[in-house]
Amino acid sequence: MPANLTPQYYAAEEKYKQAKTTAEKIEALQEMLAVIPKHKGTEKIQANLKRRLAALREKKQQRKSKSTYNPFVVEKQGAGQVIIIGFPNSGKSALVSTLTKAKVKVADFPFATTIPETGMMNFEDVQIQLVDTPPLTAGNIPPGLTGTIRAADLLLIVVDISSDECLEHVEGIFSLLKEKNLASLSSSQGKDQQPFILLANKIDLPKGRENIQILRELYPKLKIITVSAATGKNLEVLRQRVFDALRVIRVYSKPPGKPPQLEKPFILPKGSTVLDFAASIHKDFIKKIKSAHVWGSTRFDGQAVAKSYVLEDKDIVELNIN
Ligand SMILES: Nc1nc2c(ncn2[C@@H]2O[C@H](COP(=O)(O)OP(=O)(O)O)[C@@H](O)[C@H]2O)c(=O)[nH]1
Ligand SMILES: [Mg+2]
Repeated sequence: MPANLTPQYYAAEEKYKQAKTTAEKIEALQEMLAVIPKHKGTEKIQANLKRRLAALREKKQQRKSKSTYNPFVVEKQGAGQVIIIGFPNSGKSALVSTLTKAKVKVADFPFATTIPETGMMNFEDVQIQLVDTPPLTAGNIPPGLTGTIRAADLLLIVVDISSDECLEHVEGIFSLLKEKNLASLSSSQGKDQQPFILLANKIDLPKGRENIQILRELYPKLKIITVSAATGKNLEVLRQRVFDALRVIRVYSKPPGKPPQLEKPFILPKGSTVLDFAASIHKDFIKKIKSAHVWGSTRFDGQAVAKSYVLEDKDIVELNIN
C-alpha cells in the first residue's frame, strides 16, 4: 500500500535532517509522527519513527542523569539521616557496617571510603539512615562533604579513643566544623549549627580508658558515648541515643473499628499535634477530621482529644473523618 506522504510530513522530515542537537531531533520526530497520515500504508514508517524517538529520549535521559548525579547529595530515608564523620581509620565504616549490615569497606588503610555510602540502622520498629563518609583530615573537609553534613539531621563524630593523637583529632575536627559553622565544642549550640554526639570508638583497646578520662575532664559538657565497633560495646545505647537526638516520635494509625496498624509507625517531629498527624497521612484530612481518639499518652485509653492535642512517642491515634 502506498504511503502517500504529505507536504507537511516532508517539511518535518527536512527539519529532522537539519537538526543538530538531540532535543531538536526529538522535536522534529514528534512533528513527523503528528502529521504523518494514519493508515495501513504508513504503519511501518510510524513504528520506525516511534523507535527512533524512544532511543533519542533514552539518550537524553541518560545524559541528564549523568550530569546531575552528585554522590554528596544523599536522598533521605527512614526516620532520620545521621552522618558519620571523623578522621581516617577512626572506625566510621566499621560502625556503619555493624550497625546497619551495609556492605561498606572497612580497611586497615586510610581513605578506603571516597564517597558517602548509606545503610539503614534498626532501632525497635524504626529505621534510621546512617551515612558513611570519606574522612576529614587536619585542616581539610573533602569537597562536597560540607553540604552533606549540613543536610543531615544529626552528626556522629567518631574518634579513635585508643590513639595517642585523639585529643588533637577532636580539636582538629571541631576547628573544621566551627569554621564552616556546622558545630562547635562550646556547650551552647550556635544558630544553624547541627546537633551531634561524639563517639569515642575502639574503647576495647588498652589506651582507650585512659584517654576517655582525659577527654571527659577537658570537655565535661560534651555528649560522649564510648563504643566499640569491634566488640559491639554500647551499640544498643547508641541506637537509643541516636533516636532520642533525632527528636521525632512514632505514631500508629488506628482505622475506626479496626485494630491499630502497629507494623509501620508514622514518624513526626516532637511536639506534633493530632492535626499534624492527620496532615501527614493526607492533606485532605485536615478539613475532614470530625474527632480523634488516642491510646497511650492520654489518661484513658481511647480518650477523645482536640485537634491541637500534642502527641507523644508510641501514641495510637484513631481519626474519625467524614
Ligand atoms: N579494636 C578495634 N578496632 C577497630 C574498631 N573499629 C574499627 N576498628 C579497626 O580500625 C580500622 C579502621 O576502620 P574503618 O572502619 O575502615 O575506619 P574509617 O577509615 O574511619 O572508615 C580497621 O582495621 C578496623 O577493623 C574498634 O572498635 N576496635
Ligand atoms: Mg571508611
